[in-house]
Amino acid sequence: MKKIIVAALLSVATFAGTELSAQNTTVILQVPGSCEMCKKRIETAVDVKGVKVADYNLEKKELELTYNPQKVDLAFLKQEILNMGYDVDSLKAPEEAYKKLDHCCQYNRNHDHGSHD
Ligand SMILES: [Cu+2]
Repeated sequence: MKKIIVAALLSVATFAGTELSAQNTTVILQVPGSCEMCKKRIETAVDVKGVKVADYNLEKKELELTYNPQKVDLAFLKQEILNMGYDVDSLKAPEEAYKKLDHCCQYNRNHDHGSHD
């Protein structure tokens, strides 16, 4: 009797596993965080329905995202990060959101140079 239950559980797990890999997409996004707080903020920003894994690598400044494209749109996820004040790939976060970041988290922005006497 026990064996049958184990076999049944195993087949369910296998089925769920294949279903997961068939539906999910993994992308790497460039996000300029500077500390543990940034990491937490960035990961929290994309902690929404349809996202399976959000892992920010502080050294590489990369966010690894595994999500289900049928449940959530990548453009939406990028927007969530932008709203938090962080640039994503070549997209720039709104100035207002950026300014709300803690001072230590205000990473250097590329378009900030110039007009300094
Ligand atoms: Cu920070």
